[in-house]
Amino acid sequence: MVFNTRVTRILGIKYPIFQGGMAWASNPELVAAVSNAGGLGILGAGGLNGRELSIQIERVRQLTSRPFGVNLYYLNPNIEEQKRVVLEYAPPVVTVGAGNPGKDIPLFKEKGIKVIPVVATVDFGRRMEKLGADMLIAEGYEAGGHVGEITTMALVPQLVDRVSIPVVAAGGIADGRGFVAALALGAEGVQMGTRFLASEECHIHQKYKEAILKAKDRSTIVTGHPSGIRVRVIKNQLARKFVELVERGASVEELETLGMGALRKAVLLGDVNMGSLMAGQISGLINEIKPAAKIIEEIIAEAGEVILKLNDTIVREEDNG
Ligand code: TUI
Repeated sequence: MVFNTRVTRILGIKYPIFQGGMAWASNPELVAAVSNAGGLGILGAGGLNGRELSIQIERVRQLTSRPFGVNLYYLNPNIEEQKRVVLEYAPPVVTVGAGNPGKDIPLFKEKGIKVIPVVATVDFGRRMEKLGADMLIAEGYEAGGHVGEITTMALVPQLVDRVSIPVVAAGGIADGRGFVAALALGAEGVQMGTRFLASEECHIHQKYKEAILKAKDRSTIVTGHPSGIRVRVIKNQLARKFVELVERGASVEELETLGMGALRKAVLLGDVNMGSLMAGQISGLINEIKPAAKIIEEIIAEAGEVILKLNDTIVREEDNG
């Protein structure tokens, strides 16, 4: 089965499936496995200094000759040096989260880098299109990590109707059904984070992966100050502490100090009590750790079956009994 969209054509990839660039979690082996399987693997620059990022980019290049990306998180303290490394090493794609890459877009494009901002609202997506973005990732409230307020189901069709560049749907997608649903909403690709955390190539701590496998539909919660950064995580002791502090009227600073380093604790140490187990609402659907290539192959195969089923048994021109 072939899924040919503007996303696959612009990026020169086989399947319109991105692996979200996750801070501390998108290691070069995972990125290369996804790209080698025909999707787009994306390094997460968050947490890395410039030198570490350049080493990781070089490592990806050793492992794959296919297109890949780097995700820049604009609230990162190292963002300036990360941007310099991206401009120097010119990966095929850069995705940009949590901020306005406005004046940087032409700099990336001059180097032949495709620029794909992650957006959580229609207005911001429109601004990014005007500034020259090549496509957009529309990330809904179901997603793990730093989230906006609008669900993927509501955001994607509203954004698609208001921009002319391609839109990739993110948040709440982990299988072929979600992939087809995203295409039905007008997206031309999907990005998945949580599904790839539970992959063989992802190097996060085994206990973090097990927390995703154990999770059910109600296992995640959005934590943080109502007017600060809000992050979806799997409920644990740290998440409960956040809720308690917010109820007691803690400041944005107090909460961000508590949160700082907590993701690293989850990824490297497997601290499932006081680590930040960022994961999306779709965690409950994920019950098995698989190789990244198998995740992609199964989604494409399932998507084909879903479309056939829709055509054969549900959607009819007329009902002949
Ligand atoms: O970036 C993400 N998700 C993330 S980053 C991350 S690392 C982290 N570590 C500690 C604390 C917090 C985060 C974990 N998950 N997704 C992309 C994303 N971008 N989500 C939301 C946005 C966003 C938010 C505001 C994009 C633009 C924006 O405002 C721009 C503007 O000017 O309106």
